[in-house]
Parts: sequence; C-alpha cells; structure tokens
Amino acid sequence: MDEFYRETWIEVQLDAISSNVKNMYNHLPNDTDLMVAVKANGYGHGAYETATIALESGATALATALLDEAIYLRKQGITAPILVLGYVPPNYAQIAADYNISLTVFQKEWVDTAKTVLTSSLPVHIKCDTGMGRLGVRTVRELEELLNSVKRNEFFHLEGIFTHFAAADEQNSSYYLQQLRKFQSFLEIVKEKPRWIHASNSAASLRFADGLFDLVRSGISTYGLTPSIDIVSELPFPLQPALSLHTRLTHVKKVAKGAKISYGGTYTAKEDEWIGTIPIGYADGWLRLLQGQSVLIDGIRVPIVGRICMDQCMIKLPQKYPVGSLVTLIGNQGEEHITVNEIAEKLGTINYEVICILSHRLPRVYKKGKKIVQIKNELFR
Ligand code: PMH
Repeated sequence: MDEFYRETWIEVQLDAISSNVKNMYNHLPNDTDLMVAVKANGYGHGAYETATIALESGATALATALLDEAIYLRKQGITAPILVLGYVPPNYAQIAADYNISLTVFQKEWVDTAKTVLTSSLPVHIKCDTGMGRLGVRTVRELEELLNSVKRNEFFHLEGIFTHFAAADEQNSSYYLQQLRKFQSFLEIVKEKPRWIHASNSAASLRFADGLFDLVRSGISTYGLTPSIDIVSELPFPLQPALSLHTRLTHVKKVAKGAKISYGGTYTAKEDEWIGTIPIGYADGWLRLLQGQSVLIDGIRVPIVGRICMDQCMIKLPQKYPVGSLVTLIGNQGEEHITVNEIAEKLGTINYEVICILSHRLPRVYKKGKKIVQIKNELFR
C-alpha cells in the first residue's frame, strides 16, 4: 500500500464495481462475453484495480485506448485478453505481439507496414465505421480488402470485427438501428467468423438485445454511472457508483461582514461568516467552474465560495467546525448525496468527463465493504 500525506482522497468501492459487472454479466445471454473498458486509468478509478475486480466478477477481456495502457496492465500481471481500441503506429505492432495485446486495424497501409516488422503472431480486430465517423473502414469493399490482407500474412490472427455506436444513449434509437443495420451488412461478407463480433457499449448493452453479438464493451456502467440521463428509466438493474471524493477542513475562521474571499475577491461576506478552507483545487480536477457548487459537511450542503485555486478552495460554514472535519465533494453524508451527474451538470458536461479529469495527484483508496484493501498514490511512482 502506498502512503499519502494530504487531506484529500478518492475512495473507490470495489464491491460496487463487482456488483455492476456481475449484474451486466447476468443481464447478457450466456454466449455473450463481457469486455470492460479500463482506458484513461479505468475512467479515473484505477485501471489495474478495476481490471482485477472486473475479471474476478465475470469479465473476460479488457479494453484500453492506448498500447501504453495495455502494456501497463500486462506489467502488473494481467493475462486476460486486452484490446487497444485506438490507433497504434504500425511500427509498434511487434511490441503489441510480444505482450499478446490485440490491436485495432482499419487501414490497408497499416497492415502493409505492420507486416514488415512482425515476427510473431499479433491478434487484431478490424474496426468498421458504421456512423461514428472516428475510426474504421467505411465500405464493404474496404472491409473485404482488409480481411484479405490480414488473411495473407501468417502473423496476423483475426480475433475480432467490431463497430462503435454514436448515439445508443439517446432515447430515440433510430441512429442506433441505422448503425446496427450497416454493421450487419458488413458482416454478411465475412466468411470465417473470428472469435468476437462486437458493437455495444454500456448504453447499447443495457438497452438493446439485437446488438450484443459475441461480446460487449462496457465502460461507464462498470463504474456505476448511467451512460446518459435520458435512459435512467430504462436501466435493467440499479447501477452502483463506485467513486466518492473526500477532503478535510484545513483551516476555519470567522470573517467580518464585507470580507473578500479568494482571487479576484468575487465573494464578499454578507455578514460575519464562518469560512472553511479545503485542500482541493483545479490541479486536482476540481475545476474553477465549480465555484458555487455544494459540498457536504456534517450531513448538510454548504457552498464553495470565491474562486477555486490550484490546490485549495473555501466553503461557507453555518457554524464553526474543527480543522480535520470530513468534507465530501462526491458521495454520501447522512441523508445527503452529491452525485457525479450533479457535478457534470454544474460543469455543463457529462459524468464521463468528471471522473476522467480527477487528477493523478489525488490518492485512490480502495475499499471492500468498510475495509481498506489498497492505497495508490501515483505521485510516489
Ligand atoms: N468501445 C469504444 C470503442 C469506446 O470508445 C468506448 C468509450 C466504449 C467501448 C465504452 O463505452 P461506455 O463507457 O459508454 O460503456 N469511449 C468513450 C469515448 O471515446 N468518449 O467517451 C466514451
């Protein structure tokens, strides 16, 4: 376990991740495997810790965005299949092969270059762009060409063919259906089916039975968050948020009416007021736009006042509280609750972004039930 000496930390409840993965696994047909997306440090939750509990709870495979993220997991001892969803330069193909990491391919030129460096088997998944407009072959002809070039080289092992939905989290499912039909038309020309045909992200996996194929790629639901507010009423099982964010008062004072707080003096005390300082700021991912946002102390909501600084911000207290008092920025205190969705709304963004920007400076404390099972402080690595 790492140590840490600051008064701000992220808590990750591994039981919640386990329950989300088990629920997804049970929701899927028996012949559909579960790949858990652990890119961007497991959506801020810790890639290795998420991967480990997910694999224990029913997941078969993992997905990352980068080869570096996949290699990190291998170096930690993870042996499950890992697919890199993003582009990896073809000259690194042998490095992926050495680690038995699967790569995404969608360009014939990529295959031609990768061929020249490969000396052992590389598992690949061909990506079809059915309407996301990001990566992938866009026509059946391109797919056919790519399938042929992959087949022609003994070192490519075709492990999968996949696509990605752009709007499976919207109430209106017409774009989802359009993409699904296009993917099905791509699949018609595939004569030798690879191990995994896959398409669905969390939203599609939770909502639609017709896009599940052999495997689904679930990210956000693993962490207990809804892919969008629009589909909350359609969720087939309750999602359990795994992440909470806490800090402690580092300073408490009474300021006189008219006193200004923080850079720019944007807040002026309306009367004599108790003001607390908490050691979290925008360098931790607690962005300046969160000025005015509530935090929890003693089970009640109190506002952040004045500008959020790089490492600290101030809150208005209804009374004096001792230095060291627990302040919760995301999570529960008593009957009160601040969700990631509430923070996302305040920032004008989505829950995905909120959890991904919580920075490496925040230590992660892993719990199973009430027991701390691991502490990770990236600053000490
Ligand atoms: N598959 C691919 C190719 C993805 O890019 C993502 C998420 C997932 C699966 C998992 O999706 P989910 O978290 O909705 O379940 N990718 C992104 C992204 O690029 N921006 O936000 C989510």
